[in-house]
Amino acid sequence: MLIFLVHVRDPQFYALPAASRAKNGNIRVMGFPPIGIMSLSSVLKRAGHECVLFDQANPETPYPAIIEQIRRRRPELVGLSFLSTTSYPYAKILARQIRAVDSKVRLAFGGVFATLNAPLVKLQCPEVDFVCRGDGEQLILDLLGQLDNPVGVAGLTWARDGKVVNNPNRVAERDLDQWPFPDRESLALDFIESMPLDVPAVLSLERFTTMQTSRGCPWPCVFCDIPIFNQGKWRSRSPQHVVEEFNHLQKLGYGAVYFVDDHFLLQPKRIEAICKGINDSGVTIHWGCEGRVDSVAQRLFPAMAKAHCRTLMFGIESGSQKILDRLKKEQTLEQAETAVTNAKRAGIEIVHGFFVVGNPDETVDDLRATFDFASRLRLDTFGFNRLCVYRGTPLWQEYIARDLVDDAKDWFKYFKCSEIDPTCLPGEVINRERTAGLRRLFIYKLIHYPVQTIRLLRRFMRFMPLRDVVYLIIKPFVGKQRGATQAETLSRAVEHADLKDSAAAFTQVADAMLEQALVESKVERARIQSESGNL
Ligand code: B12
Ligand code: SF4
Repeated sequence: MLIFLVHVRDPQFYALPAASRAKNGNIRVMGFPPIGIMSLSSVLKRAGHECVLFDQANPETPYPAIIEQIRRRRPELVGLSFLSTTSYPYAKILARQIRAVDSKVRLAFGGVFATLNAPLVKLQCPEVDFVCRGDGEQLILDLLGQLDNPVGVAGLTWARDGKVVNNPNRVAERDLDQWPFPDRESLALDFIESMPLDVPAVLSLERFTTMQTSRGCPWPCVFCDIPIFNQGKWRSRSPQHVVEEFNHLQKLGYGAVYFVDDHFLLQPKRIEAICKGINDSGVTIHWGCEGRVDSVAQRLFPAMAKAHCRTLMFGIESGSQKILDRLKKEQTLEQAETAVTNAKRAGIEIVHGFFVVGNPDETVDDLRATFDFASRLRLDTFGFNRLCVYRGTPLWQEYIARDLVDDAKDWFKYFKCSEIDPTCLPGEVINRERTAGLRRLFIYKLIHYPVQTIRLLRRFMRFMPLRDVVYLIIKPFVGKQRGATQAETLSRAVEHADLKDSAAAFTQVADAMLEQALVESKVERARIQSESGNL
């Protein structure tokens, strides 16, 4: 069968340095590859199907080009994959446009947001035949065998006689080694290694990709839906399988990899075996990963550094123990301090801290404590995001109970907590404190960690125009007076409040308005592309 898979993104979150092409002719994009559809593609191809991939980060395949190919090639199934609340509106629009030109093609949605909201999505998007919940590898194979009567496809939400049917959950697959490596070569895109969040900075021009070595996380953080998406389980691939994939990527010319695991640092023995495998097989790819600060795998940081782990990202969240406890983070400030120190001592080049601001019950003193804590830690990079609440998280449930959200009306909306929760500080106070806090932080870093800071800036300067690096540093000092730089606009630009706010607003506007905004964003992107030539 012929299957099309499309990775839907919201325009605020990807980069298009269009003037630049890799040696192999591929367009180079700053961002993360669509590993979800790439994983499904290799499974489908192994089973003998034909699969065509599209990524909206590719300027050569905008909506009309995808729709034209559907009209011409008439696939049996078009799967739309998207990650989050912010990309749902775009998936909805694309589905509607596809349905308008082809009344017969089967349409399927998948990804975290679709999984957690499946019956509601099915009701709101009647043009979509199937909403696929959880892991997609076996599900899509099963579905292709039962397209006309998918009653036996576990994990599927669909409609029969006008009624939404929720087939039973699929049992989370533990044997992840059975799946082939993601099909990374079917998209004519080369991804450039940049910070995965917050800092719009290019790390290298190496051929970059992502890998998933484990799925899930069993902790109870109130703002996170990963435990629910993964049915509370953590599952992993064997070290041998992971090392084989590294070897495969090295042969394909990749120089940098980031693990999209939710908690890579969970199992020391496995990490040890992966590092040993990397060293034994002569793999030289640089890699990065995320994990909790309370991980017992910290003794392995030196082994990880030796196996070319260059980037380590920790969810530190807050410098106030009261807030950590409120978020049910189940970690202490001391643990954060120890983890960062251990990582730097072990020689990990870039240690990043994710922080959230605008939390429930947070005071100005708590906020200040967060920036002061981040200053003291030996972090190289940091991001301070406003806490948002997503359906499917314990915090969403709490907000329903407190009458702050209406599950029936608000399920597809993206809210900063401070917009709806009176126990959060007002947005202006948070932004003011964030600007002041970042200012203090930069000064502290320059005085106390000058070598570390200059080394990092030198790395950025190798790949970014000086102008953008300077702006990265002075941004907290100029506040909102300047718009986004080209690098920021081209990157996901999540730290830029205006762009982030517009992404949030788009989850709440009428579809017609959104379609108009899409037309305008296309013009804007063309303008940016015509100016860009710096990468
Ligand atoms: C990497 C990542 C990113 C990357 C983007 C990567 C990319 N390619 O675009 C970056 C850093 C840019 C990013 C940004 C954001 N992210 Co993010 N991200 C992730 C992360 C850690 C991993 C995603 C991933 O690569 N998974 C691996 C692949 C293999 O899995 P998958 O895509 O889910 O696909 C599988 C199944 O879902 C299914 N499937 C998927 N599609 C389809 C389609 C069909 C037809 C079928 C049958 C099956 C199927 O099959 C696949 C294989 O099993 C997830 C956490 C997570 N574990 O999912 C958060 C996560 C998705 N992100 C999240 C959020 C909130 C965001 C942001 C909004 C953050 C922000 N405020 O700025 C932005 C918005 C991005 C966007 N445009 O939607 C939330 C989403 C919550 C929600 N309900 O919306 C998550 C769940 C994190 C969390 N803990 O809450 N993110
Ligand atoms: S530790 Fe990280 S991935 Fe796990 S539940 Fe908390 S925020 Fe989510």
